[in-house]
Amino acid sequence: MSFEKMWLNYQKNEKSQVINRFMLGQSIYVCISEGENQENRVIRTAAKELQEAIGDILDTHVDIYEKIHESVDECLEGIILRRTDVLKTPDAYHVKERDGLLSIEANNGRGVLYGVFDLIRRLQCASNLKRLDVIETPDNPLRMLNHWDNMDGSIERGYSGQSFFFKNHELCINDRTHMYAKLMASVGINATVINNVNVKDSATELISSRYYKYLQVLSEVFADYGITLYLSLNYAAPIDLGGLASADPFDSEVIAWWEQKMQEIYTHLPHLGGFLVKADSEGRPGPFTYGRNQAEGANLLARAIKPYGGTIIWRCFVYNCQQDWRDYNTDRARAGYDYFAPLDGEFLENVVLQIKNGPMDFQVREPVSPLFGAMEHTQQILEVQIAQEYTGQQRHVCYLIPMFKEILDFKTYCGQDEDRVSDIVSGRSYGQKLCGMATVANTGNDTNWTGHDLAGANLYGYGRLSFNTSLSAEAIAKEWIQRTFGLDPEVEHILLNILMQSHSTYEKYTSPLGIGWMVEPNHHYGPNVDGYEYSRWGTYHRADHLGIGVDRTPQGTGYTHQYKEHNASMYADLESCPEALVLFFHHLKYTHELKTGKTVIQHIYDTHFEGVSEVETMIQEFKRLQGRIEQQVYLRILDRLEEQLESAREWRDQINTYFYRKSGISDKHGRQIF
Ligand code: GCV
Repeated sequence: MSFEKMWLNYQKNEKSQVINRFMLGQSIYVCISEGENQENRVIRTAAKELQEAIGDILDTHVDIYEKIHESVDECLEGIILRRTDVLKTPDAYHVKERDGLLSIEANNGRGVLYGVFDLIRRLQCASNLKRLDVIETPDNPLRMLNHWDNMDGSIERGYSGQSFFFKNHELCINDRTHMYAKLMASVGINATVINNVNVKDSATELISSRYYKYLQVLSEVFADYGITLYLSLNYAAPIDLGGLASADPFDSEVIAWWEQKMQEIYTHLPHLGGFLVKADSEGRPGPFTYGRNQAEGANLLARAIKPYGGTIIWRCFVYNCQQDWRDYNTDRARAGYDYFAPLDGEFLENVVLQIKNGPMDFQVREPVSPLFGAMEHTQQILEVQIAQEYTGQQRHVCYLIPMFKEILDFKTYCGQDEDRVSDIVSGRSYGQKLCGMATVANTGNDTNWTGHDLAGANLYGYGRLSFNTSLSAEAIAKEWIQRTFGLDPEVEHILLNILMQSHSTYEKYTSPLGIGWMVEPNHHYGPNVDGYEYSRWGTYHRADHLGIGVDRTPQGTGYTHQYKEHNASMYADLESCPEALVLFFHHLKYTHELKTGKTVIQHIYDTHFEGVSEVETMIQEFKRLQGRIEQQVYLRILDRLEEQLESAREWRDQINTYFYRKSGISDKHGRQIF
C-alpha cells in the first residue's frame, strides 16, 4: 500500500531526527500578500506539505503562522517561506539555514514550493541541514508530462492500468488527482497534458461546455501545486465539432471559428496553458490536407490563442506512414528535418515545436534528431518517452535516465559553445523563453502508479533531470531508492546496480548496433525480426543473407547530411561512426569486423547471450533483498524480473536464430542456436 505515495511515502527517519530535529524549531512562518491570489495559494500548499513531512519524518509537530506584508526577520528560530525579488528566475529557490533559522525564498510561489520539496528530500535522505545554503535554478522553463489517456479510460501505450483522469468519457477528480499533483510538483513538473495527442471521437469535445466546469476544477487542483493544465487538440475540430466543411488555416470561417472557440475556452478555463497538437501524423488531420505547411497550420491556432496568453505546442512527428518497403530512397528518419527545418523563423512567438529525441520513434537506441540545432529562430521542446513502449513496457526494468543524459549532452555543433541539446531546449543557445522538456508519461491507476515498481525511477528521474539537467543518472537513482525504499545501504547498492545496468542489458538482448523495430507489430512487445520489414511504416533493417543495416550516408538516403559538421562526417564515415549506431547509418556485411575485433554476426550472438545472463544475475542479486524491502513489493518486482528473463530468452533465441539462418555463419563459441 505504501507505494501509493511513491517517493513521498514519508517514514519516521531516526537518523534525520538526530541531525535535524532541533534545527527546525516549532514554527513555519508563511509570508503572503494581501487578498486571494494564486501565488498565496501555492505558498500555502508549500507550508502544508512541509508541516506534513516534518510531522512524519521527524515525528514533530510544527505550527503554521501566516504573516501579511510583515517582516519576519526578527524571528530567531523556525522556518520562513517567502517571496523575494532577489532571485530573478521564475521557479528558482534559495534554501538557507543559519543558527536555527531556516529560510526558503523564491520569486514566485512555485519556487517556494520547490524549495520546500528540496528540504523534504534532504530530510528523507538524512542530510544535515546545518549551514545549508543552496540556490537552485531550473534549467528548463517548461517541464511537462504528456499523458496519452483516452476519454474511455484506456491509455495509448499505457502499461500501468487505466487512466486516472478519465473514465467512461467523464473526468475523474479524486485523491489520486491530488497525489499526482503533489508527486509531480515534488520533482519540479510545472505543466501537464492530460489527454492523448491522438484526439479522436469524444475527446474532441473536451473543448466544449460539457467539460469546462470539470476542467476548471482540475486546473485549480493543479494550479495549487504550480502545475499548468494543457490539452491536446484535434486539428479538424472546426469540422468535427463546429460542423464546418473545412479546417483550412486560410479559410476565414475556420479562422473565425477558432477565435470564437478560444475566447469561449478561456472564459471558462482562465488557467489553461494552451494546446498540444499532433497534426498530419499517423492519420491525424492537419494543414497538409489543404496544401498548407506546418507553420501555416500552427500559426492559425497561435493567433487565435494569443489574446489569452496561451501557447501552441506543435509536434514534429510528421512522416509518411504509407511508405512502400520496396522504396530505398524515402527515409523516414529524414522526414522531421525535411518538413520543419526550412520553416525556421516562420512560427509565431507563442508556438513551440516539440521534437522527439530521435528521428524515428523512441527506439532503444537511435541518434539524436538533427532538428536540434537546425532551428535557431524557433522555440523547441525535447520530447522523450518514459512509457516504455519499445523498452520493455514496464514489464522489463529499463532505467532511461542514462539515455536521456546522453541525448541532453549531445553536441549539435550549432555554435561555438552552448550547442548541446540541453543548451538548446533550456534557452541558453538562442535565448528562448518557451522551451524545455516533455515526456510521454508512464502512469496509470495501478496501485504503484507505474506497473513495474522500478519504473517509478523513470518518473522521478525525468522530473529531477528536467529541472536540473546536470544531475547524474546515478545520483538521481540513489535519491529515488533512498526516498522510496529507505536508507538500507544493501538495498541501495543492489537496486542501484540493477537500475544503472538495465538499459544496456535491455539493448543487448533486443537491438544490436542501432537496429530497431524488430518487435511485434501494433503492440510492440516481444521479438519479431521482420515484424516491420515489409510494412508501410518506414522502419526497415534491410537484412539479407550477406548483411544488415540502412545506408544513410550520402551514397544512401543522405540522412547523415542533415547533421552539422562534424556530426555529418562522423556518422557518414564508417571509421568514426559510433559503433552502438553503426547499423543505423551503414549497411554492413555480417563478416565486417568491428573495432572490438568481433564480426557483426558474432557481436549479435555475443550480446544476446550476455543480455540474458545479465538478467539472470539481476534476479540472483535482487533475491538478496528478500526481507529487506516490503514483501508485497519484493514479490511484485521478482515476478516482473522473472517475466523479463523469459522474454529475454525469447529475444535471444529468435534474433540469434534468425541471423544464423540468414547468414549461415555459426557462433564461434558453439553455443546453442536453433
Ligand atoms: C500517440 C508512436 C506510437 C503511437 C503514438 C505515436 C506518437 O507511433 O506507437 O501510439 O501515438 O508514436 O508519438 O504520436
